[in-house]
Amino acid sequence: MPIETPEGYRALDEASLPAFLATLPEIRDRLGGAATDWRVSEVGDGNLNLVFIVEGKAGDVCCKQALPYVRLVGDSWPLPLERAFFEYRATTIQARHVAGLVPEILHYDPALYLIVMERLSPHIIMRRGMIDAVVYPAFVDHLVEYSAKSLYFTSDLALPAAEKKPLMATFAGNTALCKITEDLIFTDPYRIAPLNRWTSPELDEVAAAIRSDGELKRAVSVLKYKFLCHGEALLHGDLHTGSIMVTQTDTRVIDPEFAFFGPMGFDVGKLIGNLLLSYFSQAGHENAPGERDDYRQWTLETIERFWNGFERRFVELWTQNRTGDAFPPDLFEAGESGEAGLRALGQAQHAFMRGLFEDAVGYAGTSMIRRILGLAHNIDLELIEDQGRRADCERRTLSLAVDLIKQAKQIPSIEAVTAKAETLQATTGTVSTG
Ligand code: SR1
Ligand code: MG
Repeated sequence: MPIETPEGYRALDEASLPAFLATLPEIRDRLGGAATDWRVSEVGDGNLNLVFIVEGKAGDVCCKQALPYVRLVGDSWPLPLERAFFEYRATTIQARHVAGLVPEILHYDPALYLIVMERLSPHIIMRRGMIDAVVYPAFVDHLVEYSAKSLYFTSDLALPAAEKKPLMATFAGNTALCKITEDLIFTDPYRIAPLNRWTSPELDEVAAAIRSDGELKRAVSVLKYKFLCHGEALLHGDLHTGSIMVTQTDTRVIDPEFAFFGPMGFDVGKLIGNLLLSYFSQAGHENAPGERDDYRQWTLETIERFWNGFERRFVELWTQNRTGDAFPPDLFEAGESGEAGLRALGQAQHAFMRGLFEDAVGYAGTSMIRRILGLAHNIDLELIEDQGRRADCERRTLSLAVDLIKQAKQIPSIEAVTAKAETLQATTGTVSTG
């Protein structure tokens, strides 16, 4: 049975897209020339949607259209088209705070569930660049700014509750995409699930050990609980290196279709987890052991600079923009409490950032495990053809991930996280998870 779609919706293709775009005066002018001369190619390599690049005589655009099902799996897994609306809304909100770090939206069509946006060129998906060991000097400062501002300014620290709650209500409708995360990240890798897969037989034992690790499953369930009910800020919801397009000087965060109000540590941790996954995958791509030592070093420094920069910037934004209903300025400064009030603010900020760090460390671990034992894998590891070498990289990744989830409260700093990664990378022989 074909999936039913709302009236007015049809999945576009390379032949039908130009006629639609020609009805939009601004887009038509931007492309220039006759619609029949526009070159269209479908370039989507993600798990869910269609993505087209359209090139005209005068310029180009990128079009992203939701399909009524999960592209990775096919029409046996229907998925609401509304995710295009959530992506459009999230990008528009983020653009208020981090305009140069997200793509410019040119048009949204609510009937076709289609976003027309600027085409990012010569940008590439960061994950692909990292597989080729390309250093991105501007990335870390840009991601610090993106994460600190997009999270701070949509939280109760910046927004009065009367503004934040209606926004939360809008994004509360993104249940289907949240459910993908709830199942694929926090549940399936820890049980026998039909869509799970891993490098077998090499990882059979470690997958079974993870499925039977009660302490680990309890810690993951706490993280899932927070994901379900801690609506702290508007999250990107899928902030990994496949959702970031880069050049040497420019960085854009794309694809916030999983956006919803959730725990801030999820965005921060997902990014850190994906950088760690790239770190461990490098051994599978080098021609000789040690060839990519410098790149590994850059990756770990990037992780440290990202967290430390994020923490500093978030606290700075908090100190300078106390416009929300949480931690009211009256209780934390001047007046009767004077110096003590300001000290109390510093203490509150310190405790808050510690909690966010612990969340991020745990979520980093869950993001790594799901890419090795769950349905959707990352090409960082998938492109390693030699199964034995891939399994070695994956074992190290899993070992750190389990440790991060179980030990999050005991890990003192981001430098302790990167030190653990370095130690594991240097370990010879079989790496265990425990
Ligand atoms: C079925 S969708 C699988 C994954 O693709 C996206 O990148 C998200 O990470 C999602 O979990
Ligand atoms: Mg995506």
